[in-house]
Amino acid sequence: MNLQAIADELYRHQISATELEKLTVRYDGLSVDDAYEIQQICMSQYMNAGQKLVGWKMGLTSKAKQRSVGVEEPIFGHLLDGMELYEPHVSLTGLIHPRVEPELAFIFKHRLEGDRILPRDVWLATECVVPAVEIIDSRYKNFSFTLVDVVADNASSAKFYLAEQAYAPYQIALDQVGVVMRRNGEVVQTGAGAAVLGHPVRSVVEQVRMLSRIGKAVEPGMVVLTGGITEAIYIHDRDQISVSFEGMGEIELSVG
Ligand code: 0L1
Ligand code: MG
Repeated sequence: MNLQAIADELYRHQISATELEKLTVRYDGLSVDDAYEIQQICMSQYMNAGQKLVGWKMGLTSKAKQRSVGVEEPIFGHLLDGMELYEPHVSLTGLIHPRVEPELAFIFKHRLEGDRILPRDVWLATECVVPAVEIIDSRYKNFSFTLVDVVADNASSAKFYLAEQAYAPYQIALDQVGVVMRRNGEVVQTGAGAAVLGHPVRSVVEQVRMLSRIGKAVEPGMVVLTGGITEAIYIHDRDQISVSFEGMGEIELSVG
């Protein structure tokens, strides 16, 4: 299988924000390892064009999200500097059918690597924890994919925003942080940090373990998005999305 050619095709759709048919209906026998290789090739193309790797994202870390897309295991993707929103405003230009989800982000002061990582290693390496929102946008028609498709498409990543206030990692029981997401004032999703693999720290553990399989690590200064605390909701022009994180403030995101 020519993974480079498949990645070239997917990359063209990513940069032009145009939909494509699932890879798995056209390329028989693509494996999950092939999909991570395609993801890596696509991201290298962004980096060759000047973008910088700033972290990693875990996806499908909650049962609700796994059920909603019919995929039963967590996945990961790359975070590039071009994905980060400097203001809590997202333009729909360059997006196909975006959705937003609330997350908790970890920011690191020390390197984390290897497959024998424990939560305590994560706490020792963490500088702070920050409320975040991720805007996901599958490049596949109808936001429909298999595990292999979504891994190749960098776990649907598009944009992310980190709140301005950071928190000491030990101060707050992250599994107990209640989250309420509103669209134009109406409550549309609620959840708690425990939705993320029981505790968001476990998502970082899993991230580091998955990275170790491909010889990569979480580097100092990097961000890890731990995964959606609720299901993602579609966003539309002029929507006002507000997400309150109990004890950790609020993100007000405007769309348009
Ligand atoms: O961040 C996520 O959980 C997204 C993972 C990919 C699945 C999706 O696009 O919903
Ligand atoms: Mg996410």
